[in-house]
Amino acid sequence: MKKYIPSEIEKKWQDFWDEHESFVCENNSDKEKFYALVEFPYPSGQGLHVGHPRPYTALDIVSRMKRMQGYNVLYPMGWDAFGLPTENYAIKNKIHPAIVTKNNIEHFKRQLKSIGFSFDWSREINTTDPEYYKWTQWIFLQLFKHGLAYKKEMPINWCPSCKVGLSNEEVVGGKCERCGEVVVRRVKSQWMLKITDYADRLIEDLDDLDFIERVVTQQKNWIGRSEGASIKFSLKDFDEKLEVFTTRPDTIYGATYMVIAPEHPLIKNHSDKIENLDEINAYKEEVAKKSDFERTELEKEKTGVEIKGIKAINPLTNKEMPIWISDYVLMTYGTGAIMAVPAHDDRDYDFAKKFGLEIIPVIEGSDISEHANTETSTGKMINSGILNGLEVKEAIAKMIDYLEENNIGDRKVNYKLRDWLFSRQRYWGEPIPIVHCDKCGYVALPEEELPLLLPKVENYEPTDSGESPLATMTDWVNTTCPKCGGPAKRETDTMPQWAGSSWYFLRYTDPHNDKELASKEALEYWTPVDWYNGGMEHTTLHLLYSRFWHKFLYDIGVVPTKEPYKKRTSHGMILGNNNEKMSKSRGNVVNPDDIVRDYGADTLRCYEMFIGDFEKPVPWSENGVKGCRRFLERVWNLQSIVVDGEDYSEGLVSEIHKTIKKVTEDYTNLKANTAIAQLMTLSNEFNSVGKITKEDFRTYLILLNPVAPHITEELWQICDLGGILSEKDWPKFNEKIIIDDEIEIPVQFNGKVRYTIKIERDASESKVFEIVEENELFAKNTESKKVIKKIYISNKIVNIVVK
Ligand code: ANZ
Ligand code: ZN
Repeated sequence: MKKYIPSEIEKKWQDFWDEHESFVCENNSDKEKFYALVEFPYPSGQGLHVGHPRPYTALDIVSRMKRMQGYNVLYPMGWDAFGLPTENYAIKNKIHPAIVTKNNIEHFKRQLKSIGFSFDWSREINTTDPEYYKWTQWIFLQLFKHGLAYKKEMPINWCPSCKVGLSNEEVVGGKCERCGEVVVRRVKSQWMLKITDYADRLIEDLDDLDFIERVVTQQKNWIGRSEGASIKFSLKDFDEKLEVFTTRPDTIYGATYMVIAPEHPLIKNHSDKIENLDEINAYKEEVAKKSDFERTELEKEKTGVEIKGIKAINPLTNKEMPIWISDYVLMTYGTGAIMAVPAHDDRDYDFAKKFGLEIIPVIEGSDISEHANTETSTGKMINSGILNGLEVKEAIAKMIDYLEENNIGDRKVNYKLRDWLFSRQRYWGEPIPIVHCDKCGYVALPEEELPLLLPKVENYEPTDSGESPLATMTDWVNTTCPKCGGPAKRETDTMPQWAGSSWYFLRYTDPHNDKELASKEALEYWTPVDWYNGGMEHTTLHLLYSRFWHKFLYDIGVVPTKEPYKKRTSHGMILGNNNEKMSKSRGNVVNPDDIVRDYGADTLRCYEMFIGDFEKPVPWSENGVKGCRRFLERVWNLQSIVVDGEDYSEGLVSEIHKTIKKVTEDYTNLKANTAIAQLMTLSNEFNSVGKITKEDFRTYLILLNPVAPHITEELWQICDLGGILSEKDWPKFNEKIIIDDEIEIPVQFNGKVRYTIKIERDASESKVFEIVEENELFAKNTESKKVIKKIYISNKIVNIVVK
């Protein structure tokens, strides 16, 4: 028997699969389709780390199994290659980003190939390829033509270090998601996409999808739908209203003052009436320095200034209310103004306490001496005029009716979701196919002119002025207006990195189509994606954006389904061996190349799965890798006990059926770790029996193949099991044989049955007593007694004699 040397067999099988196009799938097939998708990587300069193969292996296992179960499987891979890190690297090293990208892709591809994933490489895509981004630009034009892309002057999140505007989703805790720099505000004219038009559908349609719970919850919270009312408060002595948004119109009798955001237009529009304008302006200046995140932190000490000279009137109590400005009210939510109900809202309470404002409880049973009573979703209304005695729910309904009847307010739904900031002042992105003409405004480029190529520039460093490097290319910028033929200028902002990934799963279905983004037939056959696995960090970014684009494409008749993905799962992160996140700066990054070189790709794949529960973060351990390698060596050695025979190996019928069942179900449920454990157990059983029939070995190798595709193909060949393993059918199990396998045994103490245990038929005596003694009733029945005798009648009964 030859030794197990992975480097001698893995490359061989990878080449075999390539040559035989083993995983290339057809668009025309009578088979049922299965579309498995993993998030395509950003080809960074660092190459893959061992976190990448975790999700790729999990769905590779599903894909390989599904093929053997007779499905036509699409499992594609590509490159999400526009974006900042490449551009920053290119600037630093003075290499064009296109060259950096090409090199990085080569590196990544070699790495992925060395792990033996069953990707259909004939469908490889690259978001920076003009043949690809032509269609990204085309989709943008459709959005523009349907009024869903618009330009707006607005304050944006600006990262002073990356010199780029960021979307809300890219700001984490007030800092740039990429570089950690504190984000500041800057006013710029920006392209925006109206994702808010889809807010309700993005929530409602989640109900029909098989997404894991935490993804559903995060998307719902992010969209943040709140039902309530807008209420117009009169201002004393002049004819203007101050409109607020509230989710609690029932508490209006407890509204004792108003607060507006420091940026609220009331201040500018009525500065002549304001007596303490200097004080107000000084406060505004202070606030401008803070991020939204800092402003709305609950814990922080409240600040604010009363606007002297303007008062509001409570429309229910007719009492005068002071108006304050404070940074805890944001201009970007609701109307930028609130009615403050200090008795039932924490922030209002703290504010009222600090500035000595009136606090009136309006819901029964509130002790508000220490803090606001915010547990008010139920209870009876008090101090509340027409609402007195009503339950909160009834009171909300009644107040909204009252407001509408009296023209004071309206039923209103508000969303936390903002429109998507879609322009970037950077070079390495898709050019936005729009020109600006002084006469015609923003004009779409004719579709025949796509792709609008990213021009070669001398210098792609960002500018502090906030313009993209494209702005300096006057030859390119100056053009003619497609509408009137007059002089016009091209848009010089580019698209964000999220553009290309918002529709890439569609392109895989028909990646070389130069007439459409994909043919109707291809989309009809392959979409929706049956199973999409990806990182939790993309839940409110890529996953939400791509659902939005897909819904839009559905609305304009380009795609046949209203949702892109049927099922979404997510993996836990792989941590360094010290339980910290792997990162270059911590020096704890494990490179899969090293594992493949020292242990083999099959060991890497096996360990990626065996490492722990797929959904949980887990630390990497070299010892764990070694354990998986030893397992594969034991599998390798099984070849020496293979005997001719198409029958089952002695005494293992039931164990084999049980294994088929468990492995099939576990792979389907992302539990490859316990499937592998079962396969380890079965290989031990073969060894203790001392032989294994060819038929059983076939079954065994097929079951292990999705995890360890190289060694299993090789053993199949060595043992002459007939043909090529990956072309065989997935084994089926017989439920009857398995059920018979587990039996229930009564346990007697001095002849009286005290409990029963479940064991496998024909379990060894020592195993039986082990289970008997594990039971807590064993301890109870032997307490302060001595066990005299233990009797086991095989598969029938246990009797314990105690004294
Ligand atoms: C009166 C009230 C009484 C409120 C009460 C709450 C509790 P969600 O659920 O997140 O939508 N609010 C409205 N606009 C705001 C803004 N621009 N900045 C800060 N806070 C704002 O929150 C809606 C509630 O948040 C609104 O309902 C309003 O306070 C506040 F017992 O109005 B409420
Ligand atoms: Zn024009």
